Amino acid sequence: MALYLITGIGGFIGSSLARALVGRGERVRGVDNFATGKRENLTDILGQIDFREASILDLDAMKSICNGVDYVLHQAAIPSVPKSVLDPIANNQANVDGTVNVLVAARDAKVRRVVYAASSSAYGDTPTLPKHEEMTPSPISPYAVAKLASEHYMTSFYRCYGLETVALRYFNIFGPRQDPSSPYSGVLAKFITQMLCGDRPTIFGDGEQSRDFTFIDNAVQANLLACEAPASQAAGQVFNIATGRRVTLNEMFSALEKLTGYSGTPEYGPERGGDIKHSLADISKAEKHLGYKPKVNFEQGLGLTVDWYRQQRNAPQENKNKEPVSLRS
Ligand code: UD2
Repeated sequence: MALYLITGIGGFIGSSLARALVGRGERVRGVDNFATGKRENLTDILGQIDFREASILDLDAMKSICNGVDYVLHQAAIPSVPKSVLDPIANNQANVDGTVNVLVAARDAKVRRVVYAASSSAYGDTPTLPKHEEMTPSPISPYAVAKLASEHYMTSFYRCYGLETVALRYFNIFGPRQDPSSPYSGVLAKFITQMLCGDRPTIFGDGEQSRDFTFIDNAVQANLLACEAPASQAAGQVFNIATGRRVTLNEMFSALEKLTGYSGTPEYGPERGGDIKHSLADISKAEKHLGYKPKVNFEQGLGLTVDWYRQQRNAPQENKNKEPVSLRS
């Protein structure tokens, strides 16, 4: 049976991947240093995974962790545009140096394939919509530059060493377990928790910026397909992972008013540095080469996510972080 290594397994996406793989009866190893991930995200599966606490910046540790691994799902990162604007050096270390370490360790351990969490931010603010993979990237923030550099490292390791790599350009993934607590958290996790508490959310800019918000189950599906796809279709390639539909922040706020029962107005603040205006994906390449099809649309995903955060608020401490039945049925 294949062994999967998930870097950043304590994070929102990493822990969701782990849960899905464990649910399929797969063997899972995970690494995290809890710089941005959380132990609580692993509570219910800790007994079923081989967890190693280490940093991806520790090459010796990564070499030993990659031993015997078939697939690496590389999710570990400092995932924030504004954080990267404030601290480009830490951004580069985690998001570029960390990736090179993972690739070297994977190459030396003769891993079958590395699947990488790339980012839609690589496209930048070019006016063409939808964004397709043939477009020339135009990253704005240090985060976007780092994610794009790591994508190129993926392709380079395929070309230079024959290590099979697949880069998945995630478009604003959201869902249960996304950390809402930092000023750098994803907008949906922040707004849902704020609005459930009756706190007023702040929209940066006029709220007419748009995103191809993508529910976590779609990203999980894409990773599994990226492992299974024939090398002729996937190796050395980059794929958009999204829904192919965009929603403005103002529309998203209206949808959340209904779901959370929040009755106030949003506050409007200055635009955020490094931000891009519109993001929408062409997902035909992933459909064609990976067999990817988004399973959960924006409204369904938003409903499931609000339900989960509401359950977290209401649940006694010991029941927190349990899987909502509706999500995996
Ligand atoms: C970028 C990438 C995304 C992922 C992510 C990792 C794009 C289009 N997307 O997401 O794929 O890699 O980085 O972090 O580059 N906002 C508010 N109020 C808040 C918080 C955010 O108005 O309290 C706005 C923010 O200014 C932006 C939008 O919401 O216009 C989305 O922000 P985000 O931080 O959730 O994600 P984003 O688009 O930077």
